[in-house]
Amino acid sequence: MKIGIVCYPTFGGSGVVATELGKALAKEGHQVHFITYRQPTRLDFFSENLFYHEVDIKSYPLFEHAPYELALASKMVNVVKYEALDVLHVHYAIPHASAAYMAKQILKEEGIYIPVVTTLHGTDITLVGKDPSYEPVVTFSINQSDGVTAVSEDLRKDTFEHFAIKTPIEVIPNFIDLERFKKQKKEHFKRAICPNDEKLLVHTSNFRKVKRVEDVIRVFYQLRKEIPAKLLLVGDGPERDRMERLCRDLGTCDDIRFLGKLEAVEEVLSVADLFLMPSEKESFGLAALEAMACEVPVLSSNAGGIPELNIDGVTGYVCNIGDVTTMTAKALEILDDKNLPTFKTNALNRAKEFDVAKIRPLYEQFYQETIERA
Ligand code: GMT
Repeated sequence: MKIGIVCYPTFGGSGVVATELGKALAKEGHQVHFITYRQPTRLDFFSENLFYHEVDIKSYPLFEHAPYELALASKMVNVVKYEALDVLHVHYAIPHASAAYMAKQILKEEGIYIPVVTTLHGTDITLVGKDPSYEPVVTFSINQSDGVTAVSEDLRKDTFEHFAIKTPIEVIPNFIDLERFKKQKKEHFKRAICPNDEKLLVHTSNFRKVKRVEDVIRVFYQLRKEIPAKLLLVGDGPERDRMERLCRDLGTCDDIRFLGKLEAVEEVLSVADLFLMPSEKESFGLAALEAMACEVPVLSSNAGGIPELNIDGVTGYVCNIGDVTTMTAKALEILDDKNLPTFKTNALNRAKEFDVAKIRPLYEQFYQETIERA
C-alpha cells in the first residue's frame, strides 16, 4: 500500500505512535509518506520505503497566525496526487482531520478519491476537542472520516459521550517496539545515581498540568521518609519551574534529578524500579507501556485508558487521581523486595501483549477494510 501519515512531529505520544507505525509499515514493504511541518523526531535515518514531505507555511505581515491547516491541506493534495496514495492516515483530530476533509474535497473535483483514516489520541478529544471553539469542526471531521480509530476503549466511549458521532470507532491500542524498549545492562548508570542501592523511581512526561507531576514529587517525598530512594524526572514543559521550586521547598533536591528531554529514555528505564503516572487525563499511557517493556512496574492513577494497560495488583497499582497517600502506600508495597521481582516480570509480560508485531497488522487490516468500503 502507499500510505500518507499526518502527525505532529514533536515528542508527544501521538507523533511517536504515528512515526513508529510508519516505520513498522515501511519494514513490511509499504510505501509510507509522512506529511508534517518538521521531520518527526524518530525519523532521522534513510529507508527506501520512507518519505518525508514538509508542509511549507508561508507567512505574511497580515497574518497574526499563519494558516497552517490550509498549507497542510494543500500539501496533502499534492502528495496524494503525485505519489498516488491509497490511504491517508491522520493522527490527532485537530487540525489534521479537517485538513484531510478539505484535501479530499479538492481531490474529488479532480476525480481522485482518497480514503481518510483518523486516529484519536486523547487530548484532541478529552481536552482541546471538547472546547466550544473547536467542537463543531472536530465532530464534523470525525463524521466525515472513512475510518476512525481510538487508542483505548475509554477514549472511544468518551468520544461517543461528548460528540454527536455517527460513525463507528475501532479501538487499536498503542504498541511498543520490544527490540528498542528492553532492559539494557546499565549497572554503571544505576550505581552513579543510586550509590547506596537506593530504589529508583522514574517519571517521564511533557510536564503539562494534566500529568500532575506535583503528585509524583509528593509521593516521592512521603516515600523517601520510609525508604532510601531517588527520583528521575525526564521531559520538560510548562510545569517544570514550579516543580523545581516545590523540590526546593520540600528540601528533596538531593534525591531528585530533572533530566530534561531525552531521546534514549529506554536507558533510564532500564535501571528504574518504579514508574509513576498520576495523570489527570490519559487516553492510553504510552510512557507507562515503554516502562513496562523495560520491566518496570507502574504506579498510576485510574484516569482514562490507563487501567486498560496497567493491571491493578499485577503490573503495578491503579489509584484514584490525586490520592497521594494511597499512592505512597502502594509504591512501598511494589518496591518491597518480596514483591518487586514479580511485579517486574508481570510488567514485561503485559507489555508483550502490545508488541508492534501484533498491533501493526490491525492497522493494515483497518486500512484494507476502509479502502474496500469507500
Ligand atoms: O500525553 C500527551 O500529552 C501527549 C499526547 C499526544 O497527543 O501526543 O498523548 C496522547 O496520545 C498518546 C498516544 O496515543 C497516548 O498514549 C497518551 O495517553 C495521550 N495523552 C493523553 O491522553 C493526555
